[in-house]
Amino acid sequence: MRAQVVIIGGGPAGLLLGQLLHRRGIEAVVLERKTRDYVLGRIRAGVLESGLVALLEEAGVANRLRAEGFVHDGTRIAAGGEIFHVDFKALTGKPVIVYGQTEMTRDLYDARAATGARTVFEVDHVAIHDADGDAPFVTYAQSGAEHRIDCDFVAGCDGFHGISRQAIPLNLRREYEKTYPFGWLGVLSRTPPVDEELIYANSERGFALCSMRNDNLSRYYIQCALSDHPEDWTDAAFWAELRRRLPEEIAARLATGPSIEKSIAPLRSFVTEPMRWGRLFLCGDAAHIVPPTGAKGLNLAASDVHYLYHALAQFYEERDREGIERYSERALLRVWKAERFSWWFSSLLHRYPDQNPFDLKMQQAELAFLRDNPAQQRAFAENYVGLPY
Ligand code: RFL
Ligand code: PHB
Repeated sequence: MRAQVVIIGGGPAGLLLGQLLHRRGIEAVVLERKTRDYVLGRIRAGVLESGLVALLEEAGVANRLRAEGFVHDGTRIAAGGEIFHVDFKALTGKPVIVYGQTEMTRDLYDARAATGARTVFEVDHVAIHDADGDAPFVTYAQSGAEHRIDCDFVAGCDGFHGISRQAIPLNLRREYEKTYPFGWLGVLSRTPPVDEELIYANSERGFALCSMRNDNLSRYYIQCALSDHPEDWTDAAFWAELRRRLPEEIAARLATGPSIEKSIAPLRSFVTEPMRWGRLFLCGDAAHIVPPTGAKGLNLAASDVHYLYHALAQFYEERDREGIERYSERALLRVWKAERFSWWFSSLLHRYPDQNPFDLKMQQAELAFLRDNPAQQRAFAENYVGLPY
Protein backbone atom coordinates (compact mmCIF):
# COMPACT_ATOMS: atom_id res chain seq x y z
CA MET A 1 0.00 0.00 0.00
CA ARG A 2 1.09 3.62 -0.62
CA ALA A 3 0.18 6.99 0.91
CA GLN A 4 1.67 10.44 0.60
CA VAL A 5 1.84 10.82 4.39
CA VAL A 6 1.59 8.23 7.18
CA ILE A 7 0.35 9.76 10.42
CA ILE A 8 1.15 7.69 13.51
CA GLY A 9 -1.37 8.45 16.27
CA GLY A 10 -5.05 9.32 16.03
CA GLY A 11 -5.12 11.88 18.86
CA PRO A 12 -5.88 15.56 18.27
CA ALA A 13 -2.53 16.32 16.57
CA GLY A 14 -2.74 13.44 14.07
CA LEU A 15 -6.41 13.96 13.26
CA LEU A 16 -6.12 17.73 12.80
CA LEU A 17 -3.10 17.30 10.52
CA GLY A 18 -4.93 14.63 8.51
CA GLN A 19 -7.98 16.83 8.04
CA LEU A 20 -5.98 19.91 7.00
CA LEU A 21 -3.93 17.88 4.51
CA HIS A 22 -7.06 16.28 3.08
CA ARG A 23 -8.53 19.72 2.37
CA ARG A 24 -5.40 20.48 0.30
CA GLY A 25 -5.64 17.22 -1.63
CA ILE A 26 -2.78 15.52 0.25
CA GLU A 27 -3.75 12.01 1.32
CA ALA A 28 -2.71 10.60 4.66
CA VAL A 29 -3.34 7.30 6.45
CA VAL A 30 -3.78 7.49 10.24
CA LEU A 31 -2.55 4.55 12.36
CA GLU A 32 -3.99 4.45 15.91
CA ARG A 33 -3.01 1.97 18.61
CA LYS A 34 -6.35 2.09 20.47
CA THR A 35 -10.03 2.09 19.47
CA ARG A 36 -11.93 5.28 18.65
CA ASP A 37 -14.00 4.89 21.83
CA TYR A 38 -10.88 4.54 23.95
CA VAL A 39 -9.40 7.75 22.50
CA LEU A 40 -12.69 9.56 23.10
CA GLY A 41 -12.86 8.30 26.68
CA ARG A 42 -9.76 10.24 27.77
CA ILE A 43 -10.64 13.43 29.64
CA ARG A 44 -7.95 15.99 28.97
CA ALA A 45 -7.64 19.58 27.85
CA GLY A 46 -10.39 22.17 27.92
CA VAL A 47 -8.94 25.51 26.83
CA LEU A 48 -8.38 26.36 23.15
CA GLU A 49 -6.33 29.31 21.90
CA SER A 50 -7.66 31.30 18.96
CA GLY A 51 -4.86 29.90 16.76
CA LEU A 52 -6.22 26.38 17.29
CA VAL A 53 -9.78 27.58 16.68
CA ALA A 54 -8.64 29.13 13.37
CA LEU A 55 -7.06 25.82 12.34
CA LEU A 56 -10.27 23.96 13.19
CA GLU A 57 -12.18 26.49 11.03
CA GLU A 58 -9.74 25.90 8.19
CA ALA A 59 -10.17 22.15 8.61
CA GLY A 60 -13.95 22.61 8.39
CA VAL A 61 -14.65 21.18 11.85
CA ALA A 62 -15.57 24.23 13.92
CA ASN A 63 -19.38 24.29 13.63
CA ARG A 64 -20.17 22.58 16.93
CA LEU A 65 -17.36 24.41 18.69
CA ARG A 66 -18.81 27.72 17.51
CA ALA A 67 -22.26 26.72 18.80
CA GLU A 68 -21.30 25.02 22.06
CA GLY A 69 -17.88 26.41 23.08
CA PHE A 70 -17.70 29.08 25.77
CA VAL A 71 -15.87 32.33 25.05
CA HIS A 72 -13.74 33.31 28.06
CA ASP A 73 -12.52 36.89 28.07
CA GLY A 74 -10.41 36.46 31.19
CA THR A 75 -9.49 34.27 34.13
CA ARG A 76 -9.40 34.60 37.91
CA ILE A 77 -6.43 33.94 40.17
CA ALA A 78 -6.88 33.32 43.90
CA ALA A 79 -4.14 33.61 46.52
CA GLY A 80 -4.01 34.38 50.22
CA GLY A 81 -7.81 34.44 50.55
CA GLU A 82 -8.13 37.11 47.82
CA ILE A 83 -9.03 36.80 44.17
CA PHE A 84 -8.18 38.96 41.16
CA HIS A 85 -9.13 39.02 37.52
CA VAL A 86 -6.97 39.12 34.39
CA ASP A 87 -8.88 40.55 31.44
CA PHE A 88 -7.51 38.83 28.30
CA LYS A 89 -9.84 40.71 25.98
CA ALA A 90 -8.85 44.15 27.28
CA LEU A 91 -5.13 43.28 27.41
CA THR A 92 -4.70 41.38 24.13
CA GLY A 93 -7.96 41.73 22.17
CA LYS A 94 -8.31 37.93 22.21
CA PRO A 95 -10.34 35.46 24.30
CA VAL A 96 -9.82 31.72 24.77
CA ILE A 97 -12.52 29.14 24.04
CA VAL A 98 -13.51 26.51 26.57
CA TYR A 99 -14.38 23.33 24.65
CA GLY A 100 -13.32 19.83 25.66
CA GLN A 101 -10.49 18.08 23.83
CA THR A 102 -12.80 15.05 23.80
CA GLU A 103 -15.44 16.99 21.83
CA MET A 104 -12.86 18.43 19.45
CA THR A 105 -11.46 14.94 18.82
CA ARG A 106 -14.97 13.59 18.22
CA ASP A 107 -15.61 16.36 15.64
CA LEU A 108 -12.33 15.47 13.91
CA TYR A 109 -13.15 11.74 13.83
CA ASP A 110 -16.62 12.48 12.41
CA ALA A 111 -15.18 14.76 9.74
CA ARG A 112 -12.52 12.19 8.84
CA ALA A 113 -15.12 9.42 8.53
CA ALA A 114 -17.15 11.66 6.19
CA THR A 115 -14.15 12.12 3.84
CA GLY A 116 -13.63 8.36 3.57
CA ALA A 117 -9.95 8.82 4.51
CA ARG A 118 -8.27 5.71 5.88
CA THR A 119 -7.87 5.30 9.66
CA VAL A 120 -6.51 1.99 10.94
CA PHE A 121 -7.33 1.29 14.61
CA GLU A 122 -5.79 -1.17 17.05
CA VAL A 123 -2.45 -1.31 15.28
CA ASP A 124 0.54 -2.91 16.96
CA HIS A 125 4.32 -3.04 16.44
CA VAL A 126 4.39 0.19 14.43
CA ALA A 127 7.90 0.80 13.06
CA ILE A 128 9.32 3.59 10.92
CA HIS A 129 11.94 2.65 8.31
CA ASP A 130 14.41 4.66 6.21
CA ALA A 131 13.14 8.05 7.45
CA ASP A 132 16.54 9.54 6.61
CA GLY A 133 16.31 8.42 2.97
CA ASP A 134 14.03 9.32 0.06
CA ALA A 135 11.70 6.34 0.34
CA PRO A 136 10.50 5.84 3.92
CA PHE A 137 7.98 3.18 4.88
CA VAL A 138 6.01 2.19 7.94
CA THR A 139 5.21 -1.35 9.03
CA TYR A 140 2.59 -2.45 11.56
CA ALA A 141 0.55 -5.42 12.63
CA GLN A 142 -3.22 -5.59 12.84
CA SER A 143 -5.22 -8.67 13.91
CA GLY A 144 -2.07 -10.75 13.56
CA ALA A 145 -1.30 -9.71 9.95
CA GLU A 146 1.75 -7.65 8.97
CA HIS A 147 1.31 -4.55 6.76
CA ARG A 148 3.60 -2.09 5.01
CA ILE A 149 2.85 1.44 3.79
CA ASP A 150 5.33 3.21 1.50
CA CYS A 151 5.13 6.98 1.76
CA ASP A 152 6.80 10.34 1.18
CA PHE A 153 6.66 11.51 4.81
CA VAL A 154 5.89 10.22 8.30
CA ALA A 155 4.23 12.41 10.95
CA GLY A 156 4.91 11.11 14.47
CA CYS A 157 1.79 12.25 16.37
CA ASP A 158 1.77 9.34 18.82
CA GLY A 159 2.02 11.20 22.11
CA PHE A 160 4.60 11.00 24.88
CA HIS A 161 4.59 7.18 25.07
CA GLY A 162 4.69 6.63 21.30
CA ILE A 163 7.44 5.08 19.19
CA SER A 164 8.17 7.92 16.73
CA ARG A 165 10.57 9.88 18.92
CA GLN A 166 12.62 6.72 19.51
CA ALA A 167 13.07 6.30 15.74
CA ILE A 168 15.49 9.26 15.78
CA PRO A 169 18.97 7.87 16.60
CA LEU A 170 20.10 8.65 20.14
CA ASN A 171 23.29 10.36 18.99
CA LEU A 172 21.21 12.90 17.00
CA ARG A 173 18.56 13.53 19.65
CA ARG A 174 18.77 15.58 22.83
CA GLU A 175 16.10 15.43 25.51
CA TYR A 176 15.43 18.04 28.20
CA GLU A 177 13.28 17.12 31.14
CA LYS A 178 12.00 18.38 34.47
CA THR A 179 9.66 16.42 36.68
CA TYR A 180 7.63 17.99 39.47
CA PRO A 181 7.26 16.47 42.95
CA PHE A 182 3.43 16.34 42.79
CA GLY A 183 0.51 15.46 40.52
CA TRP A 184 -2.97 16.74 39.72
CA LEU A 185 -6.03 14.86 40.90
CA GLY A 186 -8.84 15.71 38.46
CA VAL A 187 -12.58 15.21 38.91
CA LEU A 188 -15.35 15.59 36.35
CA SER A 189 -18.85 16.07 37.79
CA ARG A 190 -22.30 16.79 36.44
CA THR A 191 -22.64 20.01 38.43
CA PRO A 192 -22.83 23.66 37.36
CA PRO A 193 -19.38 25.35 37.33
CA VAL A 194 -18.64 27.40 40.46
CA ASP A 195 -17.81 30.50 38.39
CA GLU A 196 -18.19 31.84 34.86
CA GLU A 197 -14.40 31.94 34.52
CA LEU A 198 -11.65 29.49 35.35
CA ILE A 199 -10.16 30.00 38.81
CA TYR A 200 -6.49 29.15 39.41
CA ALA A 201 -5.81 29.02 43.16
CA ASN A 202 -2.60 29.17 45.17
CA SER A 203 -3.36 28.08 48.73
CA GLU A 204 -1.22 27.00 51.62
CA ARG A 205 -2.67 23.49 51.20
CA GLY A 206 -1.57 23.39 47.55
CA PHE A 207 -2.83 24.33 44.10
CA ALA A 208 -6.47 24.06 42.95
CA LEU A 209 -8.18 24.76 39.62
CA CYS A 210 -11.87 25.24 38.88
CA SER A 211 -12.64 24.61 35.21
CA MET A 212 -15.64 23.46 33.22
CA ARG A 213 -16.94 21.82 30.07
CA ASN A 214 -20.48 23.23 29.90
CA ASP A 215 -23.35 24.66 32.03
CA ASN A 216 -23.76 21.41 33.87
CA LEU A 217 -20.35 19.78 33.62
CA SER A 218 -17.46 20.91 35.80
CA ARG A 219 -13.81 19.95 35.86
CA TYR A 220 -11.81 20.49 39.05
CA TYR A 221 -8.22 19.71 39.94
CA ILE A 222 -6.18 19.73 43.14
CA GLN A 223 -2.45 19.27 43.59
CA CYS A 224 -1.81 15.85 45.21
CA ALA A 225 1.08 13.61 46.19
CA LEU A 226 2.58 11.50 43.41
CA SER A 227 2.06 8.45 45.61
CA ASP A 228 -1.74 9.05 45.82
CA HIS A 229 -4.16 6.85 43.87
CA PRO A 230 -7.58 8.07 42.66
CA GLU A 231 -9.23 5.31 44.77
CA ASP A 232 -7.66 6.87 47.90
CA TRP A 233 -9.82 9.93 47.36
CA THR A 234 -13.54 9.56 48.08
CA ASP A 235 -15.71 12.20 46.43
CA ALA A 236 -16.42 13.72 49.86
CA ALA A 237 -12.69 14.00 50.63
CA PHE A 238 -12.04 15.62 47.25
CA TRP A 239 -14.78 18.26 47.66
CA ALA A 240 -13.72 19.03 51.22
CA GLU A 241 -10.10 19.53 50.14
CA LEU A 242 -11.06 21.64 47.12
CA ARG A 243 -13.21 23.90 49.37
CA ARG A 244 -10.31 24.44 51.77
CA ARG A 245 -8.11 25.65 48.91
CA LEU A 246 -10.59 28.24 47.57
CA PRO A 247 -11.47 31.70 48.91
CA GLU A 248 -14.46 31.45 51.27
CA GLU A 249 -16.97 33.20 49.00
CA ILE A 250 -16.16 30.76 46.17
CA ALA A 251 -16.11 27.68 48.42
CA ALA A 252 -19.52 28.67 49.79
CA ARG A 253 -21.14 28.43 46.37
CA LEU A 254 -19.38 25.30 45.11
CA ALA A 255 -21.98 22.78 43.92
CA THR A 256 -20.84 19.22 44.53
CA GLY A 257 -22.06 15.86 43.26
CA PRO A 258 -20.86 12.38 42.35
CA SER A 259 -17.68 12.27 40.29
CA ILE A 260 -18.06 10.78 36.81
CA GLU A 261 -14.30 10.57 36.25
CA LYS A 262 -11.38 10.78 38.65
CA SER A 263 -7.74 10.48 37.65
CA ILE A 264 -4.24 11.56 38.61
CA ALA A 265 -1.76 13.05 36.14
CA PRO A 266 1.92 13.58 36.94
CA LEU A 267 3.42 16.95 35.96
CA ARG A 268 6.33 17.06 33.57
CA SER A 269 8.24 19.49 31.37
CA PHE A 270 9.92 17.74 28.43
CA VAL A 271 11.33 18.68 25.03
CA THR A 272 13.16 16.59 22.45
CA GLU A 273 15.35 18.24 19.82
CA PRO A 274 15.30 18.22 16.84
CA MET A 275 11.67 17.65 15.88
CA ARG A 276 12.58 16.39 12.39
CA TRP A 277 14.85 13.62 11.18
CA GLY A 278 14.90 13.37 7.40
CA ARG A 279 11.31 12.66 6.37
CA LEU A 280 10.04 12.04 9.90
CA PHE A 281 8.39 14.93 11.78
CA LEU A 282 7.41 14.88 15.45
CA CYS A 283 4.22 16.73 16.40
CA GLY A 284 2.53 17.42 19.74
CA ASP A 285 3.13 15.36 22.88
CA ALA A 286 5.45 13.04 20.91
CA ALA A 287 8.00 15.88 21.01
CA HIS A 288 7.15 17.85 24.13
CA ILE A 289 5.15 17.88 27.37
CA VAL A 290 4.19 20.84 29.54
CA PRO A 291 2.65 20.79 33.01
CA PRO A 292 -1.08 21.49 32.47
CA THR A 293 -1.09 24.71 34.52
CA GLY A 294 -0.97 27.04 31.50
CA ALA A 295 -3.37 24.91 29.37
CA LYS A 296 -0.72 24.75 26.64
CA GLY A 297 -0.32 21.04 25.70
CA LEU A 298 -3.06 20.72 23.11
CA ASN A 299 -2.42 24.23 21.84
CA LEU A 300 1.26 23.46 21.25
CA ALA A 301 0.27 20.33 19.34
CA ALA A 302 -1.82 22.67 17.17
CA SER A 303 1.04 25.07 16.42
CA ASP A 304 3.26 22.12 15.40
CA VAL A 305 0.47 20.95 13.09
CA HIS A 306 0.25 24.45 11.63
CA TYR A 307 3.97 24.53 10.74
CA LEU A 308 3.96 20.97 9.40
CA TYR A 309 0.80 21.38 7.37
CA HIS A 310 2.18 24.50 5.69
CA ALA A 311 5.54 22.81 5.11
CA LEU A 312 3.90 19.83 3.39
CA ALA A 313 1.56 22.03 1.32
CA GLN A 314 4.59 24.09 0.24
CA PHE A 315 6.38 20.88 -0.77
CA TYR A 316 3.50 19.34 -2.75
CA GLU A 317 2.18 22.55 -4.31
CA GLU A 318 5.40 24.49 -4.98
CA ARG A 319 8.08 21.77 -4.80
CA ASP A 320 9.75 23.99 -2.22
CA ARG A 321 11.48 22.24 0.71
CA GLU A 322 12.03 25.40 2.78
CA GLY A 323 9.15 24.68 5.21
CA ILE A 324 10.34 21.12 5.70
CA GLU A 325 13.93 22.16 6.32
CA ARG A 326 12.87 24.76 8.87
CA TYR A 327 10.02 22.86 10.56
CA SER A 328 11.98 21.87 13.66
CA GLU A 329 13.48 25.31 14.21
CA ARG A 330 10.13 27.11 13.79
CA ALA A 331 8.18 24.71 15.99
CA LEU A 332 10.82 24.65 18.75
CA LEU A 333 10.98 28.44 19.00
CA ARG A 334 7.32 28.48 20.02
CA VAL A 335 7.58 25.27 22.07
CA TRP A 336 10.27 26.68 24.34
CA LYS A 337 8.28 29.86 24.99
CA ALA A 338 5.26 27.79 26.02
CA GLU A 339 7.53 25.56 28.13
CA ARG A 340 8.78 28.67 29.92
CA PHE A 341 5.28 29.99 30.54
CA SER A 342 3.93 26.65 31.81
CA TRP A 343 6.93 26.14 34.10
CA TRP A 344 6.65 29.71 35.45
CA PHE A 345 2.88 29.55 36.01
CA SER A 346 3.27 26.17 37.72
CA SER A 347 5.98 27.54 40.01
CA LEU A 348 3.73 30.48 40.89
CA LEU A 349 0.81 28.37 42.07
CA HIS A 350 2.02 25.08 43.60
CA ARG A 351 3.45 24.15 46.98
CA TYR A 352 6.84 22.47 46.59
CA PRO A 353 8.07 20.12 49.35
CA ASP A 354 11.42 21.92 49.61
CA GLN A 355 10.01 25.47 49.60
CA ASN A 356 11.50 27.53 52.44
CA PRO A 357 10.00 30.72 53.92
CA PHE A 358 12.04 32.84 51.49
CA ASP A 359 10.71 30.88 48.50
CA LEU A 360 7.15 31.41 49.77
CA LYS A 361 7.73 35.15 50.05
CA MET A 362 9.02 35.17 46.46
CA GLN A 363 5.85 33.41 45.32
CA GLN A 364 3.68 35.93 47.18
CA ALA A 365 5.63 38.88 45.75
CA GLU A 366 5.35 37.49 42.23
CA LEU A 367 1.58 37.03 42.66
CA ALA A 368 1.22 40.57 44.02
CA PHE A 369 3.23 41.88 41.07
CA LEU A 370 0.93 40.09 38.64
CA ARG A 371 -2.14 41.43 40.47
CA ASP A 372 -0.90 45.05 40.55
CA ASN A 373 1.25 45.56 37.45
CA PRO A 374 -0.47 46.10 34.08
CA ALA A 375 2.67 45.22 32.06
CA GLN A 376 3.01 41.89 33.90
CA GLN A 377 -0.70 41.20 33.41
CA ARG A 378 -0.33 41.88 29.72
CA ALA A 379 2.64 39.52 29.40
CA PHE A 380 0.62 36.87 31.26
CA ALA A 381 -2.45 37.41 29.06
CA GLU A 382 -0.41 37.26 25.82
CA ASN A 383 1.02 33.91 26.84
CA TYR A 384 -2.29 32.52 28.07
CA VAL A 385 -4.29 33.40 24.94
CA GLY A 386 -1.40 32.04 22.86
CA LEU A 387 1.69 33.57 21.29
CA PRO A 388 1.47 34.12 17.52
CA TYR A 389 2.42 31.24 15.19
P1 RFL B 1 -2.20 12.31 22.38
O1 RFL B 1 -3.50 12.97 22.73
O2 RFL B 1 -1.48 11.59 23.45
O3 RFL B 1 -2.48 11.34 21.17
C1 RFL B 1 -1.52 10.42 20.71
C2 RFL B 1 -2.24 9.24 20.08
O4 RFL B 1 -1.28 8.32 19.59
C3 RFL B 1 -1.68 6.99 19.94
N1 RFL B 1 -0.48 6.15 19.97
C4 RFL B 1 -0.12 5.33 18.96
N2 RFL B 1 -0.69 5.07 17.79
C5 RFL B 1 -0.08 4.17 16.97
N3 RFL B 1 1.09 3.54 17.28
C6 RFL B 1 1.70 3.78 18.46
N4 RFL B 1 2.84 3.17 18.77
C7 RFL B 1 1.10 4.71 19.36
N5 RFL B 1 1.43 5.19 20.58
C8 RFL B 1 0.47 6.05 20.93
C9 RFL B 1 -2.36 7.15 21.27
O5 RFL B 1 -3.26 6.08 21.54
C10 RFL B 1 -3.10 8.49 21.08
O6 RFL B 1 -4.40 8.33 20.57
O7 RFL B 1 -1.15 13.37 21.77
P2 RFL B 1 -1.39 14.65 20.82
O8 RFL B 1 -2.29 14.31 19.67
O9 RFL B 1 -0.05 15.21 20.59
O10 RFL B 1 -2.26 15.67 21.71
C11 RFL B 1 -1.69 16.26 22.85
C12 RFL B 1 -2.77 16.57 23.90
O11 RFL B 1 -3.56 15.40 24.10
C13 RFL B 1 -2.17 17.03 25.23
O12 RFL B 1 -1.10 17.91 25.01
C14 RFL B 1 -3.21 17.76 26.12
O13 RFL B 1 -4.23 16.90 26.51
C15 RFL B 1 -2.52 18.33 27.36
N6 RFL B 1 -3.48 18.97 28.29
C16 RFL B 1 -3.97 20.23 28.04
N7 RFL B 1 -3.62 20.90 26.92
C17 RFL B 1 -4.15 22.13 26.66
O14 RFL B 1 -3.80 22.73 25.62
N8 RFL B 1 -5.08 22.73 27.49
C18 RFL B 1 -5.50 22.12 28.62
O15 RFL B 1 -6.38 22.65 29.29
C19 RFL B 1 -4.92 20.83 28.96
N9 RFL B 1 -5.29 20.19 30.08
C20 RFL B 1 -3.87 18.29 29.45
C21 RFL B 1 -4.78 18.94 30.34
C22 RFL B 1 -3.41 17.00 29.74
C23 RFL B 1 -3.82 16.38 30.91
N10 RFL B 1 -3.30 15.07 31.14
C24 RFL B 1 -4.13 13.95 31.40
C25 RFL B 1 -1.92 14.79 30.87
C26 RFL B 1 -5.21 18.33 31.49
C27 RFL B 1 -4.70 17.05 31.80
C28 RFL B 1 -5.16 16.43 33.10
C1 PHB C 1 -9.25 21.70 31.99
O1 PHB C 1 -10.38 22.24 31.88
O2 PHB C 1 -9.12 20.47 31.94
C2 PHB C 1 -8.06 22.55 32.20
C3 PHB C 1 -8.19 23.93 32.13
C4 PHB C 1 -7.08 24.74 32.32
C5 PHB C 1 -5.86 24.16 32.59
C6 PHB C 1 -5.73 22.78 32.65
C7 PHB C 1 -6.83 21.97 32.45
O3 PHB C 1 -4.78 24.96 32.80
